[in-house]
Amino acid sequence: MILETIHSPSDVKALPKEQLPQLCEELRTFLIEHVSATGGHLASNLGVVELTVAIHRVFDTASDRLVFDVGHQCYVHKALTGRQKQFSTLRQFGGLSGFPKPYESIHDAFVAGHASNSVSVALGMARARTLKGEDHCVLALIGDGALTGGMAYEGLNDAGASGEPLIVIVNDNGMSINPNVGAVPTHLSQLRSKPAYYHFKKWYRSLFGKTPSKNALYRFNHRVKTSLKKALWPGSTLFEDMGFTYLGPVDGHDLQRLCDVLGWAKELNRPVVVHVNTVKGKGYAYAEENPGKFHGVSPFDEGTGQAKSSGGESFSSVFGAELTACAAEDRRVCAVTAAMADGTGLAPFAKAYPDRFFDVAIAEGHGVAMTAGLASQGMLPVFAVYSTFLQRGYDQLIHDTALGGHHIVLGVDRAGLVGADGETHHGSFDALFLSEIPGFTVLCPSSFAETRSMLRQALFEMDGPVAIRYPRGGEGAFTGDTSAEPIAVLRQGKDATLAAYGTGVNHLLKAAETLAAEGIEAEVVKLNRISPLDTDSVCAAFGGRKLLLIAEDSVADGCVGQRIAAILASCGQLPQQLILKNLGKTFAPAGSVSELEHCFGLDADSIAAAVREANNHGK
Ligand SMILES: Cc1ncc(C[n+]2csc(CCOP(=O)(O)OP(=O)(O)O)c2C)c(N)n1
Repeated sequence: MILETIHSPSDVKALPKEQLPQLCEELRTFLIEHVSATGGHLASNLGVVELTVAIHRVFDTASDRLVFDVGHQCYVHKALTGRQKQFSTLRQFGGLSGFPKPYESIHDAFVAGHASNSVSVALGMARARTLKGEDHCVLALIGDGALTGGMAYEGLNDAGASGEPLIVIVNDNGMSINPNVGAVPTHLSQLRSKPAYYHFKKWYRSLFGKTPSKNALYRFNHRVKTSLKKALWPGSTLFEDMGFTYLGPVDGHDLQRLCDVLGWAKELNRPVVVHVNTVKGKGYAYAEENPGKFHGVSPFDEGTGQAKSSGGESFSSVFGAELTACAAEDRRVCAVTAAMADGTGLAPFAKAYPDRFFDVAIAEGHGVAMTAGLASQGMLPVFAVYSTFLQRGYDQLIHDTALGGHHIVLGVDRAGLVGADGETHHGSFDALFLSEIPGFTVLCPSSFAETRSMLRQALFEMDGPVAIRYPRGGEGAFTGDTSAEPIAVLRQGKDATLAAYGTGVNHLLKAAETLAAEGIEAEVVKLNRISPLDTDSVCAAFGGRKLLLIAEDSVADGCVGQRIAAILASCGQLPQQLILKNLGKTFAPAGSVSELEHCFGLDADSIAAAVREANNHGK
């Protein structure tokens, strides 16, 4: 096994060329073996095996800076940078992260998880290198999907004009999670159909030789070459128009070509785009056939490609199905996604009503503004978006939506803790940042039934912007529907009041059972609407209690518990004892949701223990 002998990138560099194909084959087997056991991002990693090996042949990531866009395609890089042994802990609590993490290795230059920022980050690093008089390369590795996000163009615009030596590798596989959409993929596919410019460059070099960079002769030579190229390749690429030298398209599975082109890009010493064509899922038939399904997977059977446990109904699928039903009843209903049609449960809507379904690509800011535009013209648009990615659209929520009072509905999916994707993906902020926007209504269903009712209320009975936030996965023990009231009492009790929203109420109900067996009668209150919170209802529900505990999987400062406490304080009705359980002032790590809930004291046992202790203390 060659892979077992690779402990660091210098081992990759030292391998004889003839052994590289075998290394790539072993890497693919390694990926399939591990990801089928732990779950994770498979297809994207299978696609970048040769590209990652080539990067490590040409560059030194201990000193050169390699910035991953999104970062889900970093597994091969991790396997080549001394982390093979940790792959059995991939994405688990305390284990190897599924995304680049500088605290894990000096080879991970920057945190990643959200799309389209890599060029900006890389340019900042390149500028710092110049200012500090250092000498190393900076690379951004960005997919064609991430290249649909607006920030990528802000970065390219700035980087192309800057002249800073910087290499942007565009990994073009024609896929986002689902097939890529919009004008940029069309442009890339047109480039794919042209003969490769680097062949011309190779020919030119063979005629004129390799001239040292930075001197006058080189610059003259470079101008001649550019003019020749323009004459031979009429039309230009988007990247050249933005000031980059464009090299490509290169077959991303031809290791030698990749090494050659990356080597040339390094020599050019200016902003360069290397356009690489890869096949998402390469080398594993099931993933090649269905790269969308194998983008992010739960544990699966390697032999059949089938998931080990069936997904079942989820908040996302229920939301998508109900929205499709609403669209049948009202022709104004539209659905919007930012490249997450499957994840947000909108695929059935897209199939049933393609003319009212809009995939705006990985562009959440644009998605919010476009949704507000639809609403301003009397449509009933619903933007289903993961909580963590909605962070990208914050200004548009305020400026383009709430200020005009536009009636948009947000399906805020993956609200709260999400599990294995970790820090970059938890929805720990939306309950706060949506609640603080004037005019926003924020609803929190705890069951599938409430998800359906709240969607209908939001669409057909409410005005202004409305967010419905629901977690990843399915419902718990509570399956009722209390959506008619903003605050619902699920259980009576005189000794303590426990409050939560969303599926957090399941832990409260269980804790109340445990406490009841010990003679402590706990009331359980469910917040169906966390914004606006009106003073009268809050005081009626929570005023002057003996012991009030409010639990939520959101960060602390400005959380619902703090807002309720502030209202109670202003009315002089604070409880005798107040316990706020939340995520504190930290970024929750990766782990199963139940492990994390336990860690933050949000599970039933921890809540029962907190009440028990406070109750004893209060006696
Ligand atoms: C801002 C943001 N929105 C959505 C996502 C979810 N997401 C993760 S990967 C991905 C597709 C990326 O496609 P591409 O960049 O082409 O990489 P590939 O997986 O095809 O290699 C999406 C939409 C994200 N990570 N960040």
